[in-house]
Amino acid sequence: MVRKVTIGGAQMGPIAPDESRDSCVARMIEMLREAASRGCDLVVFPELALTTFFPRYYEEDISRMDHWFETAMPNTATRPLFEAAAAAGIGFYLGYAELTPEGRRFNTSILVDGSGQITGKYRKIHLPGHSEFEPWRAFQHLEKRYFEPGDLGFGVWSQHAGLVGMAICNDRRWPETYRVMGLQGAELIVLGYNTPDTNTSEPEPNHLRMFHNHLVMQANAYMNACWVVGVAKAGVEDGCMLIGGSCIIQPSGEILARAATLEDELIVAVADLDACAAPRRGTFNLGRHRRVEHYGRIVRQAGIEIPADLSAAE
Ligand code: ING
Repeated sequence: MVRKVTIGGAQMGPIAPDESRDSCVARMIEMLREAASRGCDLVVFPELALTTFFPRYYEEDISRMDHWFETAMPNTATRPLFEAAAAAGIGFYLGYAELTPEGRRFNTSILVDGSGQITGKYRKIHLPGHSEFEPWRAFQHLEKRYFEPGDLGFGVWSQHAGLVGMAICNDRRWPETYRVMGLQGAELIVLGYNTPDTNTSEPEPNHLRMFHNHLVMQANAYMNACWVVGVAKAGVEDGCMLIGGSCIIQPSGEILARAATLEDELIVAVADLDACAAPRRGTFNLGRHRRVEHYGRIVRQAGIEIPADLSAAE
């Protein structure tokens, strides 16, 4: 059986701080309609696709940020999106801020199938930025303040006749993200991102933002012989420029489709999931080539530990 999935990357332009969820959902439904007309089976929306990137704002009392979070999914604002997708028989990935009944806060994504059922949930594990107000920064990046690290691990789900994994934004910069899903057979990894175009930690040549964005997704698609789809929230949000560059990457590591604008823009490519098979028989036959007896540090250590005999020699 041929396993080809027509994938739509639904990049979104800026979401203003005062833009309603209804407006965001209407924009997403518009792209869903275009996706249906272009034969898409699956549409990938960005990270935190229902609101502006609110971790750029500092709030002493984080409960005053609750209005940026969803307490149910689907809910009144998002149900029209679920219904439009189900009517078109299109599955989708959606990123949003999750506030659980127990009061826990996560940067979350869901995978929804063509009948509008949620098949999978992921909570962002790698949270970048900082947790306290840092006045020297042009703008804040307070994901460590407003979200907990995800507690669901990196999972894969069966959808569109393949194995689909999810990640969110900063996760894409860490090889462990892809490898843990690759070791579960993930053939397609989908993720959304909000990436400011300036590094507020230290001066960095601006072109590196886009270079690193594609480098990490291309390299890890290749190293795990899987498709990777990265979809941006882009453009100037409340004075902060977010990079675009949404893309659909094949297991060879080559970019098959890429966004050209910083606006709402649908990119489309046909993903042959069986393209993962050849590299998995050869170069990236993980079981045949990996030597896990030498990889212990990767799970024992979070940070760098210089071997005692070397640090003594310093
Ligand atoms: N944003 C950025 C990202 O990882 C970042 C934060 C940018 C970290 C550049 C390091 C370098 O793309 C989110 N939301 O994770």
